[in-house]
Amino acid sequence: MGKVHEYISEKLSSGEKLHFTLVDPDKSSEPGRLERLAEEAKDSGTDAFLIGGSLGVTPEEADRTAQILKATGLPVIVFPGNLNCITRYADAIFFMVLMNSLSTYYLIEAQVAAAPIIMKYGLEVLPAGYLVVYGDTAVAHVGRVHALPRDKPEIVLAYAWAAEMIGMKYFYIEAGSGALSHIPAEYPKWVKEHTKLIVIVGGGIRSPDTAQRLVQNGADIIVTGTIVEKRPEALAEIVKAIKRNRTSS
Ligand code: 1GP
Repeated sequence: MGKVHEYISEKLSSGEKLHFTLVDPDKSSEPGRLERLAEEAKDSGTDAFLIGGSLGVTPEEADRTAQILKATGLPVIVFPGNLNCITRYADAIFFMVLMNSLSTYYLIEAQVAAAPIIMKYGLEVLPAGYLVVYGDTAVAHVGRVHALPRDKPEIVLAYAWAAEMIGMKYFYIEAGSGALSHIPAEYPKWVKEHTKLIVIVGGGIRSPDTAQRLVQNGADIIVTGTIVEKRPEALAEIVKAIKRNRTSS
């Protein structure tokens, strides 16, 4: 695999846990705001940027966002809500399957439509199983998600095993951007203990304690989006809490 996967794997194998900052290009049009946000996130110690949004992202916004984020020197990864989020200015793309979608579009059609574009742009591909746990967020609605019952880690693990058997390298467990509650902490724990997948957790993470608990329970990478838009000053403490949790390599 390519440079971004290497960057992530090397950090993880040295025992470090990672933080990614999600930027929604649709919410970053005010002049100068994105540049400030990018610098604040970098100064807080974030390891990479994700670009994505479920609705309303234009290709021009995705291009502009990627160019601004790239100027920080950190990797920029497309986290596609749809084809319009794919930009040639990113370094890599999470090539995701929304595994608990009821729509064939999110299971295979979007990927088939995206593949030739990704080839043209030469983006590095990071294959990821993507599981949206709750049903009441934008991503769940748009992605026609079949929500999971509460507190059933064995179902999450079944999806993770399926992702691993298919050949995915990453497994992204998502509450949904702006979710009222983050995912239960046992979910990453089960996946980490029983697979070799790189475990990403996002959605509704707003405090250092929550981020720390999820990392202590097996999350390799924590993603936050809303916090940097609403309270950028809180980000540094979240990243610090994540970085405190080194595992022995
Ligand atoms: C990325 O959806 C997350 O998976 C971001 O969620 O906006 O709630 O931090 P927040």
